[in-house]
Amino acid sequence: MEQVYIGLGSNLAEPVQQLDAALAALAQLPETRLVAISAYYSSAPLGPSDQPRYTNAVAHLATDLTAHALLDQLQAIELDQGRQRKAERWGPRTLDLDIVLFGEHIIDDERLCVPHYHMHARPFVLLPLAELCPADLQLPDGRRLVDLLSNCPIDPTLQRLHTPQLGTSMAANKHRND
Ligand code: J1B
Repeated sequence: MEQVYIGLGSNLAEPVQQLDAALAALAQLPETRLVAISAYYSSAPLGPSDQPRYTNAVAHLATDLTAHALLDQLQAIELDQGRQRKAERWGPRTLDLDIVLFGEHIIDDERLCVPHYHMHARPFVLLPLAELCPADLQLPDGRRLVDLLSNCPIDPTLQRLHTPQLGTSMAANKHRND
């Protein structure tokens, strides 16, 4: 099984509920187990500022899916939760699901860039990731998570919210895939 980290983000239509619903959907993916979830974080938008604040988190999955099959599943969840794919490039969104890390794999093709291209510059990805990963995690390209964290710009708008509980329905689904 591959150890995979997924970035979740939303700034429309009750972001906390969007993330809760996305986690429930991740817990039901085939050949996949939802291992852990970080706290939720709130931050001002990176990019155009005339949009609501974002809620972000990172989920740890263990999966037997290929990276591209997982991307298909993530995009289906995004569409299910009403993502407008034609929206302005860095405009507001109901749900983003990004593959931040896919085991030790380095992928760079027309559909996937893993490790995620922007992760080193995004505190709202690195901080929740660091909650779930070993402190000495080394990325497949040799970069160390601690170095990315210390070189990342500080985001004074970033606030740590609650840590979601893996609810009863999610726990049930977790066992279904064991
Ligand atoms: C395409 N892709 O990217 S959307 C997809 N690599 O169709 C994929 N590793 O084919 C391709 N994972 C390439 N998709 O949260 C990957 N995401 C990969 C998934 N400010 C991949 N504070 C386009 N918080 C795809 N977010 C890639 N400001 C980009 C969504 C999914 C993230 C926008 C705060 C945020 C964003 C902005 C507006 C910059 C933010 C936040 C897009 N995040």
